[in-house]
Amino acid sequence: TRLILATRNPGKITELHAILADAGLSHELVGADAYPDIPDVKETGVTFAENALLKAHALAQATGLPAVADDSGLCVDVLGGAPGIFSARWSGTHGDDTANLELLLAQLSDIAEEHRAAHFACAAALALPDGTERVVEGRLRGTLRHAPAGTNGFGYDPILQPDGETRTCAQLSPEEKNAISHRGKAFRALVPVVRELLA
Ligand code: ITT
Repeated sequence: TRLILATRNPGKITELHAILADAGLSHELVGADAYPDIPDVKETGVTFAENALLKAHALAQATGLPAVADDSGLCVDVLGGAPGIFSARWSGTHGDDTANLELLLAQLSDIAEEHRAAHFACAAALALPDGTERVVEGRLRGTLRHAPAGTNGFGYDPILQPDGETRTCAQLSPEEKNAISHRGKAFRALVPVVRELLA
């Protein structure tokens, strides 16, 4: 079966492909890039799961293929879960990782070590053209540093130090991060769902 993944990020396609292959599943994965005429959906949901489902349904309807979509972000305890679904545009400019991270660090500058708990969250949704849907979630818990460290990864990786680690996510190799990350966990949780719905 062909599966379409609602992202233009080749890293996500590679990661899901490896996870499905490890599980003995041989679905052909195509990125949304293969269908350039499909308009981007508005992420109007208020949770990661709602946004992932919105994206997956839109893509399944437009292509007639089973579609996988994910939505993710950083949730800071002391900020009541913010930036959350607004993580990619926290500073006002969508996708400006540096500005987003700098603003968050400034907002937390007076917050002491013991109150800097946060987690990355990822919801991964599978939607079929007939409207069937499933959504799963994964989290990576940690503490926010006062200054960025490391150059791997993207987004808030340089400031999140996973629980039990001495390094930030940006100091982990991609393999080390995938093994513990919110997205890795969500994608691995999707394996039995793919097995169930797309035997
Ligand atoms: P899509 O086109 O796939 O939607 P996006 O950047 O808008 O890409 P993501 O779901 O990839 O949406 O991530 C949302 C934001 O959350 C992202 O811009 C980062 O700021 C943050 N984020 C999510 N996962 C992260 C991770 O693994 N490491 C660091 N930051 C992450």
